[in-house]
Amino acid sequence: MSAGSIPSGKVRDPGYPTKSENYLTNSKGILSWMFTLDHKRIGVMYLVGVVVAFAVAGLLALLIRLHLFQPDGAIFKGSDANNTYNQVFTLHGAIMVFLFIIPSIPAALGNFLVPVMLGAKDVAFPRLNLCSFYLWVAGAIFFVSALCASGLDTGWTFYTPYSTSSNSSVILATSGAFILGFSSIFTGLNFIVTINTMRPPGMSWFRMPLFLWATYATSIIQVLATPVLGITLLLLIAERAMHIGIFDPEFNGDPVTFQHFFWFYSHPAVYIMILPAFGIISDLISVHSHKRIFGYRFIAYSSIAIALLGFLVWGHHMFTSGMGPLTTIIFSALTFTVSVPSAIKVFNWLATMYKGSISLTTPMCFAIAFIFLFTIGGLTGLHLGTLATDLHLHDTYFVVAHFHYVMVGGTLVAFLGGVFHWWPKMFGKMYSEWGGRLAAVIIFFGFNLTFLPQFVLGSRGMPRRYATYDPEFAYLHQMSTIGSLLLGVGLLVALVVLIHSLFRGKRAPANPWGGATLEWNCTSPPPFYNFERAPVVGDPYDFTTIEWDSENERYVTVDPEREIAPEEKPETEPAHAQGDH
Ligand code: HEM
Ligand SMILES: [Cu+2]
Repeated sequence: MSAGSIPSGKVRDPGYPTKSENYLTNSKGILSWMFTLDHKRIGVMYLVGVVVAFAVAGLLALLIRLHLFQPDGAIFKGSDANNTYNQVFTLHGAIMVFLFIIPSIPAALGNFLVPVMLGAKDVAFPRLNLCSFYLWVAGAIFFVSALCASGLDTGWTFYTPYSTSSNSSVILATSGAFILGFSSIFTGLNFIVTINTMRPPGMSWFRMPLFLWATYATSIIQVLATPVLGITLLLLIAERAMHIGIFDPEFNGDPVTFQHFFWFYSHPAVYIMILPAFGIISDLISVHSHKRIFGYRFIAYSSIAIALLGFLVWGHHMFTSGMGPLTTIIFSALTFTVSVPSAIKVFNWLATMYKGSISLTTPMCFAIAFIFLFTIGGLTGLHLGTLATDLHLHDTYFVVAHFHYVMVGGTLVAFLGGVFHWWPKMFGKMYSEWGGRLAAVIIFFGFNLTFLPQFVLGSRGMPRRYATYDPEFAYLHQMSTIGSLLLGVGLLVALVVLIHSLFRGKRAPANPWGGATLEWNCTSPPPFYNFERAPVVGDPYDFTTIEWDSENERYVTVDPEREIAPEEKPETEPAHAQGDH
């Protein structure tokens, strides 16, 4: 890769889309969005939806943290204070899991990216795709109505027997989660068929971008595991409504059976949440290190291994449920095996960065933060997968810190990295690089200040889901609360930087970062038809033909052999790519 001006006759650059081509402006009016079958528009609608869901659940999280600033509770007062607290953390968790994190990367970014990464015009089933979006909206409406009715106080896990007797809106909320399950299944189904049947000539499985491998593995779990959650919630609704005697001992049911059913889905579900993040990080690390990914096949296989092994470990959530010693040993051993394919990924990302020419762009800042935070999240999972330590740490703040390191430090940070990476492609605008990096730094420190103290709280015995606590824990909780405010500021800065770019950002070139996957071969934003003809499929991690064109401040693909026909020459309008080179 060399810098400097390139003879224009040898570059391949699609230039800029016209207004009538641009997928954002080719058809006008709200109805053109509401009834769109364009995967890109559906992706954007999901992006707006999950960001709103995150904002709501994020505000609930801040309420939790502010309340815990004082040992006897700073926010919720009076006789109903504890019940209000139960409602707030339950809705925080349930909205974050079902409405934000599960659809965040697959449905928002995946919907936009999968067809363009394949050089295809759309997903296999565009109508099913739009239907999955409206199922998400319907699920959200059920959750909002539960919130407005008598709330929800069972914890996001809906454990019986409390959830069969609680006065809160369990049936509304579980119906919402049931509907959301179908949105997730349809998304997964669409991606499996699209990746199986719509790869362009020359794109064999091992020439696919790793984001597609991760999306494929995630889709397998979405299709196989989500129906288990569906039937579990239906049985819970039946137990509440008709006392059929399956989960509630009062009706000869068994609450531990509920836990098995629930976690048989919810543990694989954590891989629906983290696998797509792995896919983003593999692409970001390679592109922003301008170096071929290390151990492509190992990373691809490890995604599938995680998806399959993830079905065998759900029992580690139930070590204190009275399970027999042999069962706990088997689940503990299997839990350790899952850490191997995850560790392979972390090792390969670091090996990719080693001797790479790293551009410390905003997406790369998030990718590096991800590796640090996810590693802490992953390693603390081993403490909880070990029977001896889990008996002490179960249901304490150590567990809360662990899954937030994986879900926030991992998935949310990767989601942000992906949004900043593909934002120029999605909206055709560059954002302020220093603003983006600033957001990444504040988020990194705010996050660690929020959740690191919680590991200490948990190891010293602070139980989760308590609205008040022993004063000895006060200074750790106060650090955590201050951290969550800082984290909130960082997230706000990220939002402002992105929205500002829509109004004031410079026009984005087709390939602002020097990526070699197909989405960088179409214009920014893409035309509604994505590609006029099937694009030339190359090696997704071969950067030898990608050159920095300093004259126009953009990356271009240089075809060493072929002369470019005059009509393929791009518009010579100057590119506006930012970032350090
Ligand atoms: C962004 C900042 C966030 C903060 C400050 C935060 C804070 C918290 C706190 C303090 C609790 C514990 C409440 C308790 O046990 O008493 C909690 C619970 C939880 N959080 Fe978060 N959280 C955040 C983001 C997320 C995200 C992105 C997810 C996505 C999966 C998530 C999922 C959960 C879940 C599932 C629970 C358990 C709720 C329950 O016990 O039923 N949180 N959160
Ligand atoms: Cu688990």
